[in-house]
Amino acid sequence: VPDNVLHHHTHAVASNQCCSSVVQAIDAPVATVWSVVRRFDKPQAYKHFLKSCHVIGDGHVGTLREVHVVSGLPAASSTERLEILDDEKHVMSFSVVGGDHRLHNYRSVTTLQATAGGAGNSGTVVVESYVVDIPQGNTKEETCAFVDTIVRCNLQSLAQIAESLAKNNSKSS
Ligand code: A8S
Repeated sequence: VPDNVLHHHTHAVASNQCCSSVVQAIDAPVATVWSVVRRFDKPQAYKHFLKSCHVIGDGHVGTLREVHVVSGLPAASSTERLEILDDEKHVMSFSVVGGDHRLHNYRSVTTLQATAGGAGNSGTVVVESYVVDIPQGNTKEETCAFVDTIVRCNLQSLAQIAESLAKNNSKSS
């Protein structure tokens, strides 16, 4: 991973916080993956723990969204602010600014990079890193395990969606 990408994944981490990252290879071009990731207004397209999203703003940095979470999780809703949306460098970042859940001060950064994919096709490597406060009564390890699981699920789902979009795109061209 090049330096210009690494700096996005270098977080200041306080002693009451934890930080981790998840990497996902996707067999689809960066443009296809980015078309899904860049939709700050539609995170439920690939985040299956979310059931709805309402946006306040025009889609630029500072736009807020309120997402509602499916039942069975220790959360109901989350209010999130768009921090970075770079269509050239393929970097997106949001922070959690409120809501009814235990992940206070959550902030994540997602970067995409082109690689050689399967069968000579162009592929993408997605890196998603985050920092979050460790909730009262939990350890650092428990917090990272919980968040890593959510992020890994999201990125696996992103891979499936982007790979199926890429297949359909190559059929029609
Ligand atoms: C994301 C990442 C995470 C989302 C978490 C970690 C969350 O939406 C869910 C459960 C919670 O307990 C916290 O990229 C919160 O969305 C699924 C509501 C923030």
